[in-house]
Amino acid sequence: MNSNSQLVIRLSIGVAATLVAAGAASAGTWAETGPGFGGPPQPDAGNLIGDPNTNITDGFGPLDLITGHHLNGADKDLYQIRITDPANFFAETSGAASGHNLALALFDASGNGVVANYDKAADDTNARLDNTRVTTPGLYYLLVYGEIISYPAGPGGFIWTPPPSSATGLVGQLAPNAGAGALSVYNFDFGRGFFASNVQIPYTVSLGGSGFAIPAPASVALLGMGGLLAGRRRR
Ligand SMILES: [Ca+2]
Ligand SMILES: [Ca+2]
Ligand SMILES: [Ca+2]
Repeated sequence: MNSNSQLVIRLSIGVAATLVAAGAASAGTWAETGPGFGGPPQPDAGNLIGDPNTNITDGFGPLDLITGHHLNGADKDLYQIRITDPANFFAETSGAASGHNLALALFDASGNGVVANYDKAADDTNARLDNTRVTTPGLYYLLVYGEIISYPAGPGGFIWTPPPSSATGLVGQLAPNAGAGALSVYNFDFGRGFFASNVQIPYTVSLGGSGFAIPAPASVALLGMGGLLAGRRRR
């Protein structure tokens, strides 16, 4: 092997590694990133717009799946996504662990509430957003949180009214409270139980009509794939 081809392989592997580091390893999937937190430590996304740990998703093609963890069921994880096709938009959690109760909320690029859902059906602790209240493509923030301790709020109070204690089956696509303002804080509402400390509870969110907040140019993705293939062929 001459030095030129070694250089090409090194560059190709470098590009591929960069894409992996950028979260583009699995097409269409974003895994929660952030500093290790809890025990066992898991990467943790921030919970407010502008938080350096809030996950600004980037990658190539559609965004189909987000995977993450909630520490003690009361965590709040904020992801910036791009809704590309409102007619086909949905976001749905799955795998809510026993005792956990997932909620989803969508905010516009300025943090104003668009829609929230606590329970996708009666007696179902997973949550689902559909496109009832989503009509415009663009950048949004998707909040995945536990219906346990705290709820998103703005200067004017809760953006969506917390569900009554012990309720499941608060279904529907909920409009934000008028006058709440943009997401700026989480208010407390001790309406639900707790998990033991340092329990990391996994969740997944399936998405439709969505892409990464920062779309990778197709040329970069192809270069990365070409690099992987070149590296494999020449080994
Ligand atoms: Ca988390
Ligand atoms: Ca978090
Ligand atoms: Ca729920």
